[in-house]
Amino acid sequence: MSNWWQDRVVYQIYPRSFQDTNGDGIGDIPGIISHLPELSELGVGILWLSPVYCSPNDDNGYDISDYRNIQPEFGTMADMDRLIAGAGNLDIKVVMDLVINHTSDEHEWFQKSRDPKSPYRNYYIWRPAVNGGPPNNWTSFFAEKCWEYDKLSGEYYLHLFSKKQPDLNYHNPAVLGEVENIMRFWLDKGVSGFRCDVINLLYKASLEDGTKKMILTGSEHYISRNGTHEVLRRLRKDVLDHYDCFAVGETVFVTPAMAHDLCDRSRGELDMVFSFEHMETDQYIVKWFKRRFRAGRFVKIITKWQDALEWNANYFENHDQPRSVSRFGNDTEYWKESAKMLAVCLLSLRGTPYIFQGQEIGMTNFDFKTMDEIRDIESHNVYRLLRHMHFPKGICWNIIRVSSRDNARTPMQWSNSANAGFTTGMPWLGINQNYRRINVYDQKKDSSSIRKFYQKMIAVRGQSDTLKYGSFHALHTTNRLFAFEREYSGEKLTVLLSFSPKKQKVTGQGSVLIASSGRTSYDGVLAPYEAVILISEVKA
Ligand code: TEU
Ligand code: CA
Repeated sequence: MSNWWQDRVVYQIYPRSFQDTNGDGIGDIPGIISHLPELSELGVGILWLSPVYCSPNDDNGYDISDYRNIQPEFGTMADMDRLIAGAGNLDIKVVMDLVINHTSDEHEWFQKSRDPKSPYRNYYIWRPAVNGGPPNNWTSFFAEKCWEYDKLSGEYYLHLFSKKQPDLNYHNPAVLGEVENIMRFWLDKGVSGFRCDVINLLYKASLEDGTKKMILTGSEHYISRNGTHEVLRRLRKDVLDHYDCFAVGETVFVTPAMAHDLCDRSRGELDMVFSFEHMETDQYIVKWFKRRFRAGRFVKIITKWQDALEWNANYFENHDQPRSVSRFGNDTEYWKESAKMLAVCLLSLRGTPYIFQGQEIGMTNFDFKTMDEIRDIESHNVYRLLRHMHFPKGICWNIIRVSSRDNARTPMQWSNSANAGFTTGMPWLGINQNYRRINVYDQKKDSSSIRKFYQKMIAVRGQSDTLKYGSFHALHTTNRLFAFEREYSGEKLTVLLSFSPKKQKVTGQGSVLIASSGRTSYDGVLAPYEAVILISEVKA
C-alpha cells in the first residue's frame, strides 16, 4: 500500500559543505562516500544531493552548465557511480536535484541561443526592448531586474534568479524533450528520483507587466500555471512512470489548494511538495524582515497543511534556510532539549521527513561578524539593495545575519579538531567556532546527544506504522504546546511537544513510546522543551 519514499527518512547533503577529502576546502563526492556508513547508522534511507553538475557556481551549482557531467571540484562521474553503488549496498537511495527552470548562462544551449538565427534561440525567453528598456516590469528572486540585455543578440533575456541563470522556455517542446533525456540519463544510472527546484515556476503564461508592485512583481504570470501542470504530467508519463522513483517539488508561494493540484496522486504530477508557509511564520512579507518566532503561528500552519494534504514533504531546514534550533528552538540554554523536541516533531508528522546535514547534531546559525565572510549571491544582492535604499550598515548586517542562506551552508562539524574535520585546507566558507562543542564525533560517544536521539527517533518511526501511515489530528496549537494524535489500525499515539522554557501541566494517557528526556513514564508534567510520545490502544 505504501511506497518506499513514504517509509524512509531523507537526508539532504549540500556537497560543498559536507566533507572535503583533497584539501581544496570544498566538500566532494569521495567525502560523501566516506560517511555513508555513518548515514546508514543514523537510519537514513534516501540521500538528496544538492546539485553536483558542472557549474560556474554563481549560485553554488543551481546554475548548471552541463547536466551530464560532474563539477570537477566535486569529483568525477566514476566517483558518482561509486556513490550510487555504495549507497545502494547500504540500502540507501540517491536522489538528484533537478534544476530545470533555468540553466547557467555558460550552458552550451544558452551560448548558442545568443545567435538569433540559432535553433537554440527559442530555448530561452528573448524579447526586444520596450521603449528603450526591459520588456516588462518583473523583479527577480535575487533582488535585481529580471531582464538582462545581451549586446550580441540585441535583445533581453528573462531570468527569475541571477542574470547568470537564464530561464528556459517551456512553450518550446524541444526544451521538454531535452529535460526528459537528462532525467532518463540519471535514472538509468540508478538514481531514485528528483528534488525539483522551483518547479511550479516553469511555465510563463504571459509576459505582461505584473500588477502587484510589492515583491516579485510579475509572479502572478508564472506561479503554478496550467502550462506547468501539463509539463509535469508529461514528465510523469514519459519518464517517471517508467522507473521506480519519486519526485518532490520545491514549490514557492503555494497554497494548499495549489499544492493539491501539484501532488495529489490522482493528478499524475509530483509525489509531494515542499511548501513554504510554515517557514514564513517568523517574518513580515519577506524573509528579510523577521518578527519574533511564535510557536502558535508555526504549528497552526503545520496543522493546516497536515489537514489539507494526503502526504506532505516535512522539513524545518535546508540549504536556503537558517538553522531550525536557532530559529524555532532555543540555541543557548535549551539547545539540546529544543533540538530533540524539533526532531520528534519533524519525525512524527504525517509525510516524508527531510533532515538537512548538521540538523542531526543541532548545528546553529553562523557566528560571522561581517559581509566579507558571506559567500551567498542572494545575501550580497540584498545587502546592496538595502544600502541603496539608505538603510544604515548596522541594520543591513543584522538583516543578513539573521536570514542569510549561509547560516545553513557553513561546513559540517565532524570533530573538535582543526577546521572541524571538514578540511585540511582553507574552507570555502567559514566554520562555526562552536564546532569544538557541537560535532559528530563527540555526539557519537555521548549517549544523551542530539545525534543519538535522532538515531533512536528515526528507528522508532521506522518501526511504527502509526507514525508512518496514521491519520493526523491536532489537539493543541498554542505558543507553548503542540499536541496531536496519530491513529492507525487500533493504535493511537499522542505526541506532546513543549515549545516553552517553563514546565507545563499537560494531561496524557498511555505508556511512553519515546521521550526526549529519556523518561519511561509520564506524570502529566512536561519539562522545558520536552517531547513525549504516548501510546494507547483504541477500543474497536
Ligand atoms: O530556491 C528557490 C527559492 O525561492 C528560495 O528559497 C530562494 O533560495 C531564496 O531564498 C528566495 O529568497 C531554489 C534553491 O533551493 C536555491 O538554492 C536556488 O538559489 C534557487 O532555487 C534558484 O535555483
Ligand atoms: Ca575537495
